Amino acid sequence: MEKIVFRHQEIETLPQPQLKELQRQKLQKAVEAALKTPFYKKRLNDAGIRDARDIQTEADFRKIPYTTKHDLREAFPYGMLAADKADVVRMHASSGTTGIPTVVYLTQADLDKAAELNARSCACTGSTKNDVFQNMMTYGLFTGGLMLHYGAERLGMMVIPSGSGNTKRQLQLMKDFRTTVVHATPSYLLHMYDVMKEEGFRPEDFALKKAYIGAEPHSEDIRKKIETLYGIDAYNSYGLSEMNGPGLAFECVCKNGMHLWEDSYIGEIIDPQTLEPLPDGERGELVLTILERNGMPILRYRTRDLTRFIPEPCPCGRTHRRLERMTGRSDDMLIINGVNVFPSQIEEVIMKMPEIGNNYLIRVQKQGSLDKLTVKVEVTASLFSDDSRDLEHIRRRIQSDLQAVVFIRPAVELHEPGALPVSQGKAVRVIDERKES
Ligand code: DLL
Repeated sequence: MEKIVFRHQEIETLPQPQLKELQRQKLQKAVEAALKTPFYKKRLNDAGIRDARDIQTEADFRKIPYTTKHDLREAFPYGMLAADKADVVRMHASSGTTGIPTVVYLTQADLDKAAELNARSCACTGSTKNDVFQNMMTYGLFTGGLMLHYGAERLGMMVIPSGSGNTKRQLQLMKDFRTTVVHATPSYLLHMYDVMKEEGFRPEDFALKKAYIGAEPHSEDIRKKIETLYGIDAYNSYGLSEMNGPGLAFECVCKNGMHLWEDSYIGEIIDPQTLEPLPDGERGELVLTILERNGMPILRYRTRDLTRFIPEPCPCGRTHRRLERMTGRSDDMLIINGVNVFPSQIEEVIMKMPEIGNNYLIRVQKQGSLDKLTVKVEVTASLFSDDSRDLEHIRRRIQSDLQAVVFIRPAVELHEPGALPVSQGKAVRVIDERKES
């Protein structure tokens, strides 16, 4: 095990009662900021909350209604902006359940805070300014690239902002600059290993020690596989765009659950059916409140991710509670090579096309280490008897329309009417054949 290093020992080891008090104080400010937004003003007033001082106890906190992805979409684009627009220095976005993205806004202070939490996350895995950090996550609207980039720089690591893809170049960069830490989705690292072998790289070409893996669900077996293949330590990192992406919950050198940074977030576990909070240790849906984001506060956000708090204290000495590896989601969101895709987005695109019949099927498979998305659609009978060039033309149009909405290019198959299976009861629209191995 790596040496235990703190970035800010006092905060990281603050006893739980003091952490709770700190959260209470910061929550008042978050509610105050939220009340400045049209969305929360109405939402909180409707729940009888008119002033931040109304929220004193845990029972008061629980009166705050949950916020959902649907709410963020309804408030698009600026309904949840709490700061003066002139003070916003950054936005990030991720796909929503329909074509409308969910957007977050950060002021300079918010960005500094997020960078600091990312620096803390890197430090708690034992990384230091002597490390060379290659960031293989996508840069852009996605939080995965830029947020950890800022944190790694803040810690003083040398950052190689390689971004995602172009695997041969990634390997060459890793070799030339003696990269010690990489940040990527687990599926990408497995894919990269195959390319590494194909291209004839040898283990001694690299100086890799660690990988930060996240943005998509993966099992303990996948972590172990990555560790064994590369001979490194792999650390799980969890986050979501709505909560600033990575730097929210990160594994320490003990590699047994991710510390949720409780000086900046309030985490709750609820029963996704009854919506009642569950006691520590029970598995349910994670609900998060971000305590320090002036640009855009979000209170009691339903992440849809299923997990639990590990009640036992962590041997590293940090008091911030650990979240267990995510075991699934309480909605139907698919994560395909790290990209979030809702079946409803796909349905919306294909149902707009008059040439397409009523039946369609979404299939997700593993192709090598990566995920493959195939959308099968039935087209109208007349089309099938027409020129096959028309069919190809439609197939490509469906493909590019889908890509514009879900950000990845699916394979599209056209089928004759009646060719796709029809289920007796609830339609089965998604077949996810990915197996964890
Ligand atoms: O995936 C942020 C991120 C980037 C996290 C880089 C870690 C590393 P979104 O695109 O908004 O943000 O997707 C968030 O991805 O609600 C989970 O369902 C899933 N997810 C993220 N990290 C993990 C993980 C980023 N470590 C959604 N394990 C979340 C399982 C994860 N699922």
